[in-house]
Amino acid sequence: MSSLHRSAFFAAVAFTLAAGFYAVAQTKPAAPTVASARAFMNKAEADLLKLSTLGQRAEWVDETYINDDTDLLTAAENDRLIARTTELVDQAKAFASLDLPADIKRKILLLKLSLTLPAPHNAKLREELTQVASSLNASYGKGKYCPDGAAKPDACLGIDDLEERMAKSRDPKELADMWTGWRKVGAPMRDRYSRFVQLSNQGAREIGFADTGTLWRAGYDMTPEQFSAELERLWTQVEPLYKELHAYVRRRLIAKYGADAGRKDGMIPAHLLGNMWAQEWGNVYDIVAPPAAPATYDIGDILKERKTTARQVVEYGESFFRSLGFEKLPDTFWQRSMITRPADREVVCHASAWDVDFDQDVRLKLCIHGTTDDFITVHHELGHVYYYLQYRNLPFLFRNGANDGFHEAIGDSLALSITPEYLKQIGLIQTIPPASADLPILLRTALDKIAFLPFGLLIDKWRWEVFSGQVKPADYNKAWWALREKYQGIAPTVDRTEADFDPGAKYHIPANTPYARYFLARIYQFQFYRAMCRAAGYTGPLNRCSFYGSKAAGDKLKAMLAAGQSRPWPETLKLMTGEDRVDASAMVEYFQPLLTWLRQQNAEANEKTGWTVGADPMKAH
Ligand code: X8Z
Ligand code: ZN
Repeated sequence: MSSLHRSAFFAAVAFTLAAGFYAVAQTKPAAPTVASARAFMNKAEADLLKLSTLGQRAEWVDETYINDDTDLLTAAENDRLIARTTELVDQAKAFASLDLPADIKRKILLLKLSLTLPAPHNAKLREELTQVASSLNASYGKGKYCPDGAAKPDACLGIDDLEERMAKSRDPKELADMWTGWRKVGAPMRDRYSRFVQLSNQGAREIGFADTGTLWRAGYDMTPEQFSAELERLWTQVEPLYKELHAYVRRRLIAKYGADAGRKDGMIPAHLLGNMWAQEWGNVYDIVAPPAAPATYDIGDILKERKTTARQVVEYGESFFRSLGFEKLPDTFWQRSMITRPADREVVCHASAWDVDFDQDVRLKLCIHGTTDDFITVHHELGHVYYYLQYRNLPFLFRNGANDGFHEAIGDSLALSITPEYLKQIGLIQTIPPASADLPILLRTALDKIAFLPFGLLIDKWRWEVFSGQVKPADYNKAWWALREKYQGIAPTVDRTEADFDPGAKYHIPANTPYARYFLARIYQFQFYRAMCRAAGYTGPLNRCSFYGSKAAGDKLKAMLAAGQSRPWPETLKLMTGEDRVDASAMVEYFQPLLTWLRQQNAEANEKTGWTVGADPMKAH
């Protein structure tokens, strides 16, 4: 079949759709063939690459220089990209009855799943949606809490400042102030968010999904129902660990804060865990450390003592990847990344990694303050960057993580190798703590890794309920706190009402970033880590392994990253780990010594695990 024939076919399809579907077609399209499907896909990928790159550039400028113009330019680029993607999804249906080669079939599926923000065909409604999306993201980015009131704007704190202070403050009053103050950014988003949900759902329905949440859950090489069941299975595997940790931490917080921490129902007040969302608790390690624990190190304190620059923090991450055999980051990475908060403009500080041209123009955007969390986050973000670089030669639609949980797990699986031995090797500490520090160090890690699990699960449980219509706008906040209570055993610091919109104070809600990926990543990262430890020839207890410097581990990782999204993820997982299921056994193995210890501690203190779910989840006391 000649190429001329193929292009004539596409012109006809494009015309019929543009004119309002087949009924008004003036030329009858040629019957679809495998060759025309391939040509269609080639053109689709070329168009999407071009539009996506323009979209990324607009969005980069927007998020590093937020104002009304950059918001609108981003909305306009997203509008173009979504419109074209929607059109391609419609056109691809013409090939549904063909017996297509596996790669084209997979690309058609990925095309259909590619929109995190599906939007209506109607141009006016789509434009409204992309503008609401931009404005929600900008509202979060510009968010500030001004402790002394608006009179002193210099005293206003961005989320990066607040996170740093919440990590260190041990004054419950100050913590409660910051907690309440930051949540004021959420309230004004409520109406825009409900409109956002409505319009995005319409878009999802128009491309064949029940709602946007169902579209998100369809992205895992299984049905949305199977995916929900998988998450439940995983949660059942790890819930006992969380319950033990929760009970232990609760007791130690009560010992520290007294009545400020103690509640009859056994829940923990949300502001006392060293993190704005109580999602990771590692920053309160000093409060909950075993009484006889030897002094260990605080990476953030060391970095500050040494006056480590933001660039050097990123270089630590880069050199870990290089030790595994990965390439140097391109010069443009250093020239174009934003790694500290600029003084003169509004930016989105929430950390992100960018694949601007889906080739070598990779960047980071974050506001480094040199804390322990920053050190870990840099490894996390570079995981995204090295994924981008590794799959850049694949066809456009395969340039993605095996699934989004893989993307989130790569850097974290390296960060698990930040052991005392590793820190000594790179000269950040001089002496390795004694063996009696093993368990305390494991507790420190659990405070971040295990505490996160219920949080990672509930964010999208909330959003799926919102998108499906099970939760109505009038109950947004109540449903949010009901899940916080049920899964995390966390209670609000002060009474909440439906005048508040606390989901809006968590980045991924206004930014519309799906969140189940982070829950999955918490589990995958231990599978990846165990596989790389084995590849490195390590045979000791899992929690003491560092595969730093292992080319064998690096080769395994590279192979997985280079496969991108070209195959169903279980195949890619198998390539890496020999396992074809997501499974928490590596995580459980890693924390086994700690679980035994926590059970003992809770039993000795007569501490019952769990909490009582109340009638009104928005009530503080
Ligand atoms: O958003 C992130 C990354 C960017 S992909 C910094 N994370 C989640 C969060 O901060 O809520 C990493 C852990 C969970
Ligand atoms: Zn990430």
